[in-house]
Amino acid sequence: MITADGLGKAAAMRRHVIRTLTALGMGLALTAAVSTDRLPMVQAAPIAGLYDVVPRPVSVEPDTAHHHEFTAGAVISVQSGSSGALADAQYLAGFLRRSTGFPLPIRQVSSAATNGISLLLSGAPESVGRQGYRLTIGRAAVVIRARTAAGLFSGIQTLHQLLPAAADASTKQPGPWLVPAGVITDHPRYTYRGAMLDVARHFFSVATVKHYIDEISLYKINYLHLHLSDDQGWRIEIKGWPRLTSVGGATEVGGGSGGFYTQTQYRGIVAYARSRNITVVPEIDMPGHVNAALHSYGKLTCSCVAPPAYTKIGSPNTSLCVSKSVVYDFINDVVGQLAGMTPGRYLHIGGDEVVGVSADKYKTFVAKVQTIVTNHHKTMIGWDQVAAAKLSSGSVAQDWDTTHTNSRLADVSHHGVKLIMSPANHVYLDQKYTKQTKLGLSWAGYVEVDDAYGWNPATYLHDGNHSAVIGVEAPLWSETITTLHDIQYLAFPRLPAAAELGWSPRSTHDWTRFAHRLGLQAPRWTVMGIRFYRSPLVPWRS
Ligand code: TNX
Repeated sequence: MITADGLGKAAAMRRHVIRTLTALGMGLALTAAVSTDRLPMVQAAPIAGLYDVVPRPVSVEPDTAHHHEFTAGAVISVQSGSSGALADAQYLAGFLRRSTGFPLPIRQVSSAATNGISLLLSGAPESVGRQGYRLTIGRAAVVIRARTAAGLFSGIQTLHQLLPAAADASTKQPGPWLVPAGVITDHPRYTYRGAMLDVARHFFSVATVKHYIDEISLYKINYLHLHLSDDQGWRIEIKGWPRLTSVGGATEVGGGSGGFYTQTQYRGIVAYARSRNITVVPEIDMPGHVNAALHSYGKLTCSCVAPPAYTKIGSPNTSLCVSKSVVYDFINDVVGQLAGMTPGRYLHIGGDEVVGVSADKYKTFVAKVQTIVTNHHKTMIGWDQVAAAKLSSGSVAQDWDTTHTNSRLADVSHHGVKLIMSPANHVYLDQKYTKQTKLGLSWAGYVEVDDAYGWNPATYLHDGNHSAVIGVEAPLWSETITTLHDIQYLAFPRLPAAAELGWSPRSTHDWTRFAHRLGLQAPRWTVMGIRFYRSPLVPWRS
């Protein structure tokens, strides 16, 4: 089968590699693959095709006559004078040293080495922009060129996926470490490619969050939105408001003991995410979805009476008393401290599903909070309901609507407000895949992986301003999940689908080809310990 995605070329290359390996006497049991052009046929394939990458790169030019083999003497050469590029090199060396057992020394250079892997901040074409890269894989050398350290990291993650799945093992593996030769030139469709994790309904440890960061960064996700507070729990230490965590942090859905991040732990998550080219976006949901804070401090309510803890799924529909000045002191403290710990530009204020606050008061509240966020030098994001208020140019509304006809949102998108697209019936990772799925909710319908892939972020919102869309985000709400494996099961394979919508050019979107490339991810997920949903729609490679 010859397709624009190069399956035919990949098959040809695979035959070439098989011949090469046979000639090298490597004795791999690949005979089944020789007899057919169809992919995938080989269990534990020794080499990927250059197209076997998610998200699909912009331009792929395979050199089917060659491949590259990493060997024990390989050196990582990195642009001198850039701490970001050095951090990228350390990430690459980190996983490769573990699985290959090679020393992989890192050397600072100013031009490409003739062997090993070079990471350079020069010579990339202008078209790759600030987040893209060019990856050139030759017989003797691999070179990644980009204009920023972020671009280099994206190139590294492409190379990562072209390595055998065993490269992700936590112990030394035998190899061989082969990658296909050719040139990939790549840049994202959107600057914002997000994943959201709700740590409020159930709390997740720092270690779990770091695992998730590792997993999403493989798909070039560059924002992690942390939903840090909700009715059922408050998860971030705020100085001067100790009961938020001692009381509000001690609950969760189902009555468990919850948990929270100290400011030091939060900074640790931010730094770890940064080492994976991911910027954290903290969210404090307000003025609704805030029962844990009200339960901690009765003075934040109009009656001054703290409501009981809420540990069910759903909402008690309580809210901050938007006419009280202490509420704005509280918000200023929370926003100020979060802004101080968050190097990224965005701060999310929720704003969804508010009950018992009049429309006018809600609009005034959002405008005031927007000013507080701006005073702390951050850009405000809110769920799509904030579009009812007077938003500043550059503020961001996150569309989670299951319809295409949110006219208020469409309207503000023509007046400077930016959009992040998260339609619940496509990319809410907490929705069940099918009726049989045990974990998840289903209020937005069942969301199979082809639903997650089958929509266009640019045109989803009818009458919206397409150029206002800054990207795509896949939210994972946690009412029904409690462990890393639960997170993985709901996120994989839908998260990579959302990531491809955010990165790859619209012209490359094709479900059949995507499903093929997705199926090739399975061996890597297995090695990484990712427990994923084996959708029957995907031709999984064992
Ligand atoms: C809607 S989307 C919510 C969340 C729930 C989620 C469950 C949005 C802004 N609010 O509070 O957790 O549905 O799917």
